[in-house]
Amino acid sequence: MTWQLRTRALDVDRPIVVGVLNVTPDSFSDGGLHDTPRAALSRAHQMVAEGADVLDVGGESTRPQGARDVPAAEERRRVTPVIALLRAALPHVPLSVDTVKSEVAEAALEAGVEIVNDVSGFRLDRRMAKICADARCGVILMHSRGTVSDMATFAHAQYGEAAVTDVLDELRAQRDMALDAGVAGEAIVLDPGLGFAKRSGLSLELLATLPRLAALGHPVMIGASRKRFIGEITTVTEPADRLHGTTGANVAALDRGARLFRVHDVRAARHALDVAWAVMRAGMAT
Ligand code: HH2
Repeated sequence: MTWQLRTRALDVDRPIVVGVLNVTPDSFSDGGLHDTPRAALSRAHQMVAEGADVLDVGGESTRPQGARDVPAAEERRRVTPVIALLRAALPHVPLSVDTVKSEVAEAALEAGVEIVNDVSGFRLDRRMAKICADARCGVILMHSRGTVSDMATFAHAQYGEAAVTDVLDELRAQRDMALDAGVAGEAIVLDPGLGFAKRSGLSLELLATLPRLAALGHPVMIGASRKRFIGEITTVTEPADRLHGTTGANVAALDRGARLFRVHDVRAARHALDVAWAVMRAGMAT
């Protein structure tokens, strides 16, 4: 399977590691670490050297402890210089922008991103679908509920008897809306949105049932990296110390059909996923 991006196609019949580059002062695990263009560039070089296939640049946090709405102009100011710098320094690496705002997506596309990663799955800004359709860029549609300031909380975490089915139905509706707006099916990646309006039990169920999501016919991405459900299982309170738990989630997800992995710790993900993939392929050959 290939994923159609703005100027190229990416082979997703192997694990794709997407390195997180948060140029925010307040992200839940790495806020303030890479929020100058120089620091971001140096981190980007490091992630590519460690095996990242794609870099995802974000200028607005959705962290559970009171994420603040960032005005579009401020978010644009944070991400566009970094994207332009990365485009020039690492032209072979596809870049993605993590935003729910069409104004930011437009500026990021102009600065050189190949992919728009919308954690609201095009729910929060109706112009988003048209802008992505016109740009013919890759899109990541993630499941969530609520607004940026409460989507990572439990404010909207009430589901019916079949919660996984509810999530899949909602995500399918967002996908259909993107298709109706003219986004190509081959440009779409779907993400269950682990931890977004979901208690840990539901995040685990979604991981366990990933083949149902993959059956919608698009490559599947997961963002388990350092998240709360991993902290709960491992009793690790510090997000940056949740690496080994993250590895467990990634490998389990790979085995269930996920092919794209949004991570903070690139080297560990690259090694673990490549080894797990080699085992899976050896199994297919016999
Ligand atoms: N998770 C976060 C942000 N963006 N995008 C996708 N597609 N999937 C995810 O699971 C996902 C995402 C939250 O993590 P992070 O960027 O590290 O934190 P913050 O939102 O605080 O910046």
